[in-house]
Amino acid sequence: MKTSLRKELLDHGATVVGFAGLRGYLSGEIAHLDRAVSIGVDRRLNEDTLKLLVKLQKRAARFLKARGHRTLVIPPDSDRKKDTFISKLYSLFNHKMAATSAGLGWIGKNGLLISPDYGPRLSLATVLTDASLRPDVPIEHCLCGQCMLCMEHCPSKAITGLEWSRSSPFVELVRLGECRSHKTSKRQTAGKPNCGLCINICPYGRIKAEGEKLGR
Ligand code: B12
Ligand code: SF4
Ligand code: SF4
Repeated sequence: MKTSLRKELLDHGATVVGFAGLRGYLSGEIAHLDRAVSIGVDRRLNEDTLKLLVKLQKRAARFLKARGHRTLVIPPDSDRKKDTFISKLYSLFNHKMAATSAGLGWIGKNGLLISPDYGPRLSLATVLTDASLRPDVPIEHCLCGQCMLCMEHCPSKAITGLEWSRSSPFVELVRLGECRSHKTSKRQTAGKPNCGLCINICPYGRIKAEGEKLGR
């Protein structure tokens, strides 16, 4: 089932797809849905990207439901679903947790999921399910090494330089207040303040993007 679901999503625009086991990490209301399909697309988070992610989520949910499984789709823009059931869950459930647990990458010093191939440029969405999909191998530690580029270039000095690990996942990587207030002074993308310098500067994302530009 994993192979055909992965293929279906990759065929319809996903860049990466992984499967996570989240037993013990979910709140009571959703604890029975302890497997996750983590979907990443190599695109900036804008309206078109959100539409693509939602389409991919619906496709995954249809696939699993047709085989008798329950699903819960966590929207990629959960912060905009104010006062809904989902908006109350997003602090308990976040896409990066599913992505590291599915082995798609680690959390970098910039607080974002870093994929070895696509760097921090993946936009993420998740479908939770009770289907017994065998989890992929999680990534346990930050693999940024000595690099500090995002910290050095962040215009609001929001990045602390601390390192993420699965056993200590909530250390303060980014001072969110500083990041947020810098972003409100920037051009908006469809109603959302924007910056994203910590995405552009990361060597992991750039190696792939520059290779593609050069036709490698
Ligand atoms: C609120 C929000 C913001 C807020 C606050 C960010 C925050 N980290 O809380 C603000 C407005 C500041 C923001 C900014 C940005 N955001 Co934002 N944001 C969200 C949103 C809606 C919720 C995040 C949240 O509150 N999570 C709760 C906290 C507790 O978790 P977290 O910090 O996100 O992640 C921690 C856990 O995942 C944990 N973890 C990781 N693996 C594991 C495994 C286990 C077992 C456990 C227990 C924990 C764990 O480690 C992480 C770091 O501490 C998510 C969508 C979502 N639902 O996930 C997007 C999201 C995180 N944002 C995203 C993006 C792209 C951005 C910006 C780049 C936007 C921009 N262009 O400026 C900036 C980047 C700033 C930065 N360097 O972090 C992407 C990240 C993609 C990626 N590759 O990582 C997301 C996932 C949206 C998406 N659908 O793709 N964002
Ligand atoms: S989005 Fe901009 S302000 Fe926020 S952490 Fe990244 S570089 Fe810093
Ligand atoms: S710029 Fe360097 S330190 Fe920052 S997330 Fe990327 S690899 Fe890690």
